[in-house]
Amino acid sequence: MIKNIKVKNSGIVKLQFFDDFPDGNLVIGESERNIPFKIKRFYFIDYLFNPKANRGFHAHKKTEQIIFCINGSFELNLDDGHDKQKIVMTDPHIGIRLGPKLWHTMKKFSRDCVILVVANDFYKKSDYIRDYQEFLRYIKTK
Ligand code: T46
Repeated sequence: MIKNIKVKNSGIVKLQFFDDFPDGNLVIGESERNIPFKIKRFYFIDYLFNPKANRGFHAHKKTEQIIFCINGSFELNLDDGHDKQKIVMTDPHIGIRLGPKLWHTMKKFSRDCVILVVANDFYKKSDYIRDYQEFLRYIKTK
């Protein structure tokens, strides 16, 4: 389990979890409580059947998000422009903050992987920086 985050603009979010064995688990996230913002949007990513799939390769200018792996596993790579961190996402109760100015990529998805993301804003194409050199320039100026 991930214990420390060493990149900037990230963090660990723990969801409340009820183990109702053998009748399942119940896992809870609450806006402005364990989720540190008001949720305006969520999306999920599934059908990750391509073993060579690569996603992400961008940073956000302002949007705050928390990313969860609610089934299966994948590798999340974070880069704040100075430090980098690889996190193997396997625990559905642990989310990782994807704050602004944090380059992130996702790969090595298990076939059954399902990713859930909650965000503090609606989708805005203009909030994305999809070029790594532009990202490095952006973090120097802001
Ligand atoms: C992120 C990581 C973790 C929309 O139209 N609305 C939306 O809310 C989202 C999230 C995406 N889109 C469109 C934009 C693209 O044409 O869906 C298409 C695929 O999105 P993208 O290539 O950005 O997917 P990922 O997996 O690389 O990134 C996504 C999120 O876009 C991004 O904000 O932080 O997941």
